[in-house]
Amino acid sequence: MKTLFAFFLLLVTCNSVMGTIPAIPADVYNHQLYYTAPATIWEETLPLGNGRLGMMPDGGVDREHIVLNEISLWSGMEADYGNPDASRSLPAIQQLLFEGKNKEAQELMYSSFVPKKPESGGTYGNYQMLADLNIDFSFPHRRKTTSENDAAPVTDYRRWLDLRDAVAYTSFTKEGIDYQREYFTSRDKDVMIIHLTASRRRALSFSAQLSRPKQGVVSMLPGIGKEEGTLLLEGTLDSGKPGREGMKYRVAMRLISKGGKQNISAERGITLTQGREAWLVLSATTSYAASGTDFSGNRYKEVCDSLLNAATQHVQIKESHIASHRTFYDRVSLTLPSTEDDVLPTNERITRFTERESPALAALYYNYGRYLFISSTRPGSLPPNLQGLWANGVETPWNGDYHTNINIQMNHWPLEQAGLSELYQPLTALIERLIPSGEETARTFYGTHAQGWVLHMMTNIWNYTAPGEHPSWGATNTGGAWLCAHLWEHYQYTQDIEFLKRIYPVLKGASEFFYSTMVREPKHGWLVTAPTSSPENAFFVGNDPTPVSVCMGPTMDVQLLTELYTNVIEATSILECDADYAAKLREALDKFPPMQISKGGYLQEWLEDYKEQDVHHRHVSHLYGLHPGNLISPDATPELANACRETLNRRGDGGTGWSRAWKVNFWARLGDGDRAWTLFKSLLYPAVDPQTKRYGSGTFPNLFCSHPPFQIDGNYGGTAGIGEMLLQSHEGFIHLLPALPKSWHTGNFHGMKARGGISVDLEWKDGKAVKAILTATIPGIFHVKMPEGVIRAKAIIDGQSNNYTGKTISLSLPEKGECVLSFE
Ligand code: FUC
Repeated sequence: MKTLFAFFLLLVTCNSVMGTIPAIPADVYNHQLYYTAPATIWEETLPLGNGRLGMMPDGGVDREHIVLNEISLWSGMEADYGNPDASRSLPAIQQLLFEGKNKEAQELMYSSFVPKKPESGGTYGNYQMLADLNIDFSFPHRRKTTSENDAAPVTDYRRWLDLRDAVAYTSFTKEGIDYQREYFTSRDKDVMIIHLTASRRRALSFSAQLSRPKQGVVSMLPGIGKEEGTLLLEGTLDSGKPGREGMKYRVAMRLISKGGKQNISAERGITLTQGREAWLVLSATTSYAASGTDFSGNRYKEVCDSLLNAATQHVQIKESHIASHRTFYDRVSLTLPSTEDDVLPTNERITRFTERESPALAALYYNYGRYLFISSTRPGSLPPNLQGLWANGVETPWNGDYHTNINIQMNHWPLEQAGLSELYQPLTALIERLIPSGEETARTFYGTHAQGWVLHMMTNIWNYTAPGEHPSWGATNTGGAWLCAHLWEHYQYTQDIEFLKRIYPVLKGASEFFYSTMVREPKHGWLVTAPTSSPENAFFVGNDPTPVSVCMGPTMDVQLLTELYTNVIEATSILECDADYAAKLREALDKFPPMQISKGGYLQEWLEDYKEQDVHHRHVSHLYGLHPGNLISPDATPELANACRETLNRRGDGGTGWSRAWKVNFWARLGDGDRAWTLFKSLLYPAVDPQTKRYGSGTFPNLFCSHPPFQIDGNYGGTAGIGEMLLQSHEGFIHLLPALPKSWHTGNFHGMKARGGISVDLEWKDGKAVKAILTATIPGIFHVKMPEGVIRAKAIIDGQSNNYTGKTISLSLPEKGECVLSFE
């Protein structure tokens, strides 16, 4: 390991001395985060995860602090939030909206259209960190004078995260002894491993303790026979309801060592004295992970122990872990122009990026986004929450939940294009689990005539579907409709009919809710949602200076429901069912409001041309139809696309982390690569102020996105944005290099997926596509837009060659059929 790093550094040094474009292989700097000092804040530590278990080591020399996570560890419990006042007050709320009395409607909602508080009110719960693992090291003394030894310097310090292998490392030298630590969370064995070595016998001594800010009790199980003892951390979280137990968890840790003396006690933890090589093996589970919402019994303990036992039989599992991670990670690659800054430590690379172009940083960011996704979820687990899988406290911001008015959606944007299709399963399962609760909410809040299911703007692992407690932001009721767009997207990429059959009732149920509850507004007779809001933005009605949020039929709702109805109609025709229902939806669609352009030239966010409270508001909900939706594009609807440009110019290039990431995607859809790149730079702005150490919006030293605080949606949104700059597929076309920034003049990607079931490899040079390989995952006719600047293309399929000029190329490919396209 050490030798590898020395080689890497030698290359770095040679190149900066020579001042040339570095000849360092792209596979080092495109796939690695590295630092020359231990982390000083959590947002500098390195995230590892197997989709369920997570850990973030800080690489401390004397004390290593590692925050541990388990994705299902939530306080709270299922509860009834149904408020019968809501449906009773609905006609009055709607009437006030019809009369333009939005403020009065909102006030009425505050007293009636809010979730009923279950007895103690804390049942919503929150996602919490699992545990702190602290490892205190003591180093051998060369001389006996302790003051000199305490000051013994640490040299050659490095810590890094290898994204391809999903392994983090710390290495340094102290008193002539080399120390190395490797950390990974095994996907296949479902445990966390820390492998520690010293280059000299008897040089490795430490004591490892588990703790938790609250609800954590440490105990130990003595070993049986030759087996070593186990340190346990266990606890029960608050259910939020007096007299009811909350979720239980267990963390178990064992030490396997070569040489040295081991000791274990609840007080001091696990101690190794004078060893040379050791493995700390940790397993953890929760009662939810083991048995769902049934908290009785001890199954979670059994699962935890059996995982630990299996892993400690044979601790050399790094290679199989890497192989298993790579089955996901190696599916896609991306190379962008390199510069000499690429070889800098990651924190310096981010700082330098504010001054100088560094396209390869986008390749690293893209790879990191894929890495984070693979690490934060997996089939059978939960989808990534607001912080993915990583939280460092018991009070996680915004409860670390699933916000459904942008955040959980953004988390899933890069997934299909990056070839990680099966990682949609946790979101699909979460949506399916919400249905019974969403049906209940539909009836209680909207009346007995309400059909189907509804989800408002937030949810949790307890299937929460009611409105948020403050109608100003909590009234949005298209969370479920937006999630249905994701189910549809998965179908579009995979063309999997079995999946469509499975999710059709979910889509239909979501559409039924709106079909049965939308109302005709009096001015034009348009069918609208009411009451609702355009996520988190507020406006002024007439001259009233009080901002309000509650409204009817905001543009985002219209766009989401246009897509939902259209998708349901298409599904009925593919599955040959429900023709009558499809006809009703078609009729309803005709009565939807059109998208309107404000007198200021920008796309109108609401039904009326209201003045918004905050021109720079972070949500740009009314541009849903541009991205991630597919209702607006420069080719199909140039006027609306122009209005989107105006909107974005008016909103500005700032905003919270995820807002900047969204704007990368918008500009990519508008075909403006340079502007998308400007927004990417804004997303990468260093989040920690060097003087005050305060956190702003941008990117932390470990490349986590900062809202602030850390929120992972910006990482996934930024990753998707990079993908959108290189490849798009909507309106039936595959679009190669739709928004290439000038500075990304030369590069290539492999394995990106497009809608319709096709995989794309592409090389480009001097800003122009040179060669593409398209491989059909299912047979079909694929339409490719002639890339920018190209006048002729030659397609070779099965040895047959065809020449194309003009605007589009249509290719008929059999299953696994390959087409090689060369461009001139
Ligand atoms: C939405 C956003 C906030 C934040 C929160 C978690 O409500 O408006 O900015 O991202 O989710």
